[in-house]
Amino acid sequence: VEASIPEPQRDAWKKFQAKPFVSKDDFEKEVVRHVETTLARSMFNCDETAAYAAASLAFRDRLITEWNRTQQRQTFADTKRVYYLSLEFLMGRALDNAMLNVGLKNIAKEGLSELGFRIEDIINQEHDAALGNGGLGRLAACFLDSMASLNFPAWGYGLRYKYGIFKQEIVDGYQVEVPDYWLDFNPWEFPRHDIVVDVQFYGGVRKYQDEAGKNVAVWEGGEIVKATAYDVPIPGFNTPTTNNMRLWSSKAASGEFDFQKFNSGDYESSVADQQRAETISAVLYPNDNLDRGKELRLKQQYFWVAASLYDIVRRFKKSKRAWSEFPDQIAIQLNDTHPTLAIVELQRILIDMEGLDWDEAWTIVTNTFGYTNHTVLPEALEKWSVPLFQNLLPRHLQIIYDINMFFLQSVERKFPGDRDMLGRVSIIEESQPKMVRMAFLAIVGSHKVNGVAELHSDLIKTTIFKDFVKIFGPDKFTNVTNGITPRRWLHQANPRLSELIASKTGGLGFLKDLNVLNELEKFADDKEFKKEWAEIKYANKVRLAKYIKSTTGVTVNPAALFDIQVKRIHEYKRQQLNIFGVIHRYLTIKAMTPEERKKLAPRVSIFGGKAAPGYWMAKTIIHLINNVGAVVNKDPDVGDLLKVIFLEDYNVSKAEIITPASDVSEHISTAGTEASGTSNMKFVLNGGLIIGTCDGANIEITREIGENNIFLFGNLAEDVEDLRHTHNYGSHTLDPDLVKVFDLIKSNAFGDAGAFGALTGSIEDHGDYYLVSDDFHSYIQTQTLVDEAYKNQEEWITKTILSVARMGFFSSDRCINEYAEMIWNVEPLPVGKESGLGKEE
Ligand code: OX2
Repeated sequence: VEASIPEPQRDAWKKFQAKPFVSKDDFEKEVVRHVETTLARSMFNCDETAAYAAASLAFRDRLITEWNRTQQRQTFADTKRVYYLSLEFLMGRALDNAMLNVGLKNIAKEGLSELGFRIEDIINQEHDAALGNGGLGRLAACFLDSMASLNFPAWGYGLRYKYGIFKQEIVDGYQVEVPDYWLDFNPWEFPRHDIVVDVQFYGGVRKYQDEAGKNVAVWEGGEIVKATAYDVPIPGFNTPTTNNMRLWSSKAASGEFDFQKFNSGDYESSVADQQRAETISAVLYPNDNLDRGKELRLKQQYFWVAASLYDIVRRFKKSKRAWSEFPDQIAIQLNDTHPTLAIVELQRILIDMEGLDWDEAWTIVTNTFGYTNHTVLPEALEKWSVPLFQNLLPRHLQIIYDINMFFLQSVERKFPGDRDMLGRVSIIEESQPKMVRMAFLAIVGSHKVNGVAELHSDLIKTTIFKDFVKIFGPDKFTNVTNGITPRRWLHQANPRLSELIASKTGGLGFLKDLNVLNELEKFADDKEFKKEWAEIKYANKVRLAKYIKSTTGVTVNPAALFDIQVKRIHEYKRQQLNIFGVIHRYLTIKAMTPEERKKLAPRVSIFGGKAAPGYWMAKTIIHLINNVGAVVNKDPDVGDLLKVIFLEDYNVSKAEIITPASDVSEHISTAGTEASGTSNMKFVLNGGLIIGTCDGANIEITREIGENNIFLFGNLAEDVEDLRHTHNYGSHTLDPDLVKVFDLIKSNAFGDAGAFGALTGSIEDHGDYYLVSDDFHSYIQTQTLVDEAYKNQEEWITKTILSVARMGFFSSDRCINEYAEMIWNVEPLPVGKESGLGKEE
C-alpha cells in the first residue's frame, strides 16, 4: 500500500514537523506534558519513577525525530548499509547515554532540578537493558554507538528477550539466579505492529522438476511463528545520526488453524501453541563462551535470522536493482557463529524463492557476509546435531549439504587425494550423531573472517582454522582488534576525568578522535595536573567505597589499593588464581611483624561477575571468594590491610561505577584463552593499571602504553600445550606457596573444605588445565611489584597519565573504521546541519 502523502499536502507536514527541543524550558515543558498526559499524573503524585519516565519520553521523542530523519536520509542516499547481526546487545542504561550523546545533559540537569529532582536519582531509576552475557554482547553495543557516531548507515538486528541475563543474588555465599523481567516499562522501544514476519519451522521438503526441467524444492507444512519488530533508536555522539536496533519478538500465528482448534473446543491447546511460540524470544541463554546445543536455542537463531533477512531483502527489493548488486548495497556482519544460518537462509531465498542459479546466488551470499570469531575454546564452538536440524529446518539442512558438497569438491581439486583434509574441514562432522560445524559453515559462506585481537587472530589461523587458511589463502583471514566507546566508558562513567581531559585538550573532541588523548603526555609530570588527576581517582574510589558499604555492609578504606576483577566467572579467566593469591596474602599478613605491616600498602580485593547457572565450578569459585571475604573482613588481626569484596549482580550500570575506581585491575586468563577482553581497555582508559597475562588485547595494550606501565606475568601462549602435556604425562608438582593456600582451605578455615574439593582437585589431581599452579609464583611476585610500585604515588600517577594518553587506539571508532574499510566496504553518510543538536562542553 502506498502510504506516502501526495505532494500538495506535504507543505502542511513540513510546517508542523516535529522539532527536537534544545532549550531547558522546552525540555521542562516536555517533561510536564508527559507527566500530565502520557502518564496521567500531576505534580502531586510525581515520584522519581514518573520523573524518569517523563524525562526518558522527552528524550525518546527527540531521538525518534532524528531517527526518522536519519532513516529518510539513508533511504534517499541509497548507499550501502551495514547490518550487524548479534544474538546479544548488552546496552545497559539509555537515558544518561542519550542525554550525553545529544549534548543536553546539563540542560536536563537544570530542568529536572527546577522541577524538583536530582538528575543522578532519575538516571538510577532505569533498569539495565541486559540482553547479553558479557564481552561479546557489550562489544555489539559499543559498535552500535560507534557506527551512529561515525554516521554509518547501519542497523543492529537482535532478539527482544523478555528476560535478559538473570539477576544474581548472593545468599549465604552462593549465587542464586533471579529472573530479570525488564520490560515492565521500557520507553526506549517502539513496537512496530505493522512489521511482522512469518517464520516457518519443521515440515518437509517436496522436490520436483518444473516444465522447464529445473529442479524445484518446496518447504511446506510445519508451523508458523510471527516475528514482530521492536525498534530502539541509537543516537550517535554529537551528530544527528540516529540509527536503529531492531529486535524481534515472537508470537503465535493466530491463523485459521488456531481458530479451528479454538472453535472445536480445543481452547487449551490453542493457548499452548501461543505460549510455545512466545517461548522463542522469552529468555537469553545465560552461557558465556559455552555452547549447549539446545533445540530452543537453534529455534531462536533461525527465528531471528529469518525475520532479519526477510526485512533486509524486502528493503533491497524496493530499490528494484539486479540481484547481483545485493553485495554492493548490503554488508552483513555475523557476530560469532550464532547467526550463521543467515548464510543458508539467504541462499535459500535466492534459489528457492527468487529462482536464481546456485552459483549466482552463492557468489552474492559470500560477498555479503563477514564472520567475526570470538573464541578458540572448544566448548564454545557451536555444533548442531544433524537429526535436530533435519527435524526443525529440513530445507536448510539440504542446502548445508549442498554447500558442503561444492566446498569439498573445490578442496579435492586443490588437494587431490587428501582424504584426511576432507574429513577435517567438512562442515558435517562424521560423529554419532553427525554434527553441523557452524564455524566452518560461517567461514565457507563469508568473504572475510576476523579475530578480535592480534594474538587471537594469529591463533585461529594456526590452530582451529589452519586448514581453511591453506584452502582460501591467508587474505580471507584478518584481525580487527576490539575497542570500546569512550562516550560511555569515559565521558559517562567518569565525568570528572572527561572534563579534566577536555580542559587540557581543547574540548570534547577527544571523544570523537581518541588519539587526541596523546596531548596528555605533556602533563605526565605536571604537578598541578597530577594533583587533580589523583583527586579524581580518589573521588571515584570514595564513590565505590560508599557503594560497597551500602550493598555489602563492609567498610573499605578509599586510600587502600583497589584491586578489581570484574567479568564473567570462568575457569579460563582464573578468578581462582586471584582468590588463591588473596589467601596467600592473608597468610603473609598474619605472619608479619608490626613493622612489616606498617610498610604494606592496604589492599581491597574486589570481585564481581556471574557464573552460568549450570557451571558448578564457576559457582564454587564465587562461593570461595565470599567465604574468604567473610573470614578476612572480620579478622581484627588484619584490619584495613586486606578486605575481600564480592559485588553482587555485576552489570553495565555497575561497571560504570566500578571501572573508574580501580588502581589495578586483573586480566589474568591462561595465555591463549581470552580472545581479546575489553574491560582491560576500560580500566586503563580510566586511569587504572593492569596486572595481566600475555593474552588477548593485553599484548597490544602493552605495546601502546609501554611495558613499564603494565604488570605482566605468567607463561606464554606458545608454552601452554607443552605444560599441559607435562601435567598429564610427566611429573606435576604444585607450587609450594599454592600448597600452603590449599592446606589452609583444607583446614576448613573458609568453611567446610568439602565444598571446595572439586576446585582444588582440578589443580592437584586433574591436570591443572588452566595452569594455575604454573603461573602462581609469577603472579605472587608480580603482586609484590604492584605493592612496591604503589608506594611511589608520584611515579604511579605518571604511569596512569601516560597510559591514558596512549589508549587512543582502543576506541571502538577505530575498530568500526577498520571493519568499514577492510570488510564492509561502506562509507559514512555525511549529515547536514539541519538538526538542533545541543553543544555542551
Ligand atoms: C568474548 C571473548 O571471550 C572476549 O575475549 C572478547 O573480548 C569478547 O567476546 C568480544 O570480542 N563469547 N564471548 C566472547 O566470546 C564468545 C564466544
